[in-house]
Amino acid sequence: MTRPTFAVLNGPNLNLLGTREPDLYGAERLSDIQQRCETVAAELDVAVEFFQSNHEGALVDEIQRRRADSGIVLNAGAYTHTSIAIRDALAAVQVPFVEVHVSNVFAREDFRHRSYLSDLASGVIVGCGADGYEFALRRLVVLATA
Ligand code: CA2
Repeated sequence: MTRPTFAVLNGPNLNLLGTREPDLYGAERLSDIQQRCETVAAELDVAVEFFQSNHEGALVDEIQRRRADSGIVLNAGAYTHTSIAIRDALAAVQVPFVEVHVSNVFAREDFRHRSYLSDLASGVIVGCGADGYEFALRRLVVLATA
């Protein structure tokens, strides 16, 4: 039997993680987060695939490509607060997803308090730094195997 596959999708500027603004976003790079998720996936005997883009349409395309996956960990970055297109793609594919934010968006500017995605999400994890990705992946595996 093929192992269930989970996607970890990252939006704009998250390719810069660990290179600037460590007080806000921590010291870990996206490649470190990928490695951590791969370790968790191996432990739980599932497959994990990574994707990052700075472009809204590319993220929509990737979400559509993920329609047969068992779950999506999604940090849509600033598109979280603006993108009806990403919301519509998530609603269309109906794959369970957990929304992740490295920083505590509720301790930041008001415009970061609104998410176009949260009410569709299975869960939302904010302000836990890079750990949030690991928590989200573990949660999605639990949901997929329940
Ligand atoms: O806290 C998060 O994970 C965010 O999704 C990050 C987005 C921000 O627009 C959201 O409101 C919250 C920004 C990502 C920017 O990432 C950088 C990382 C290092 C240096 C500069 C930007």
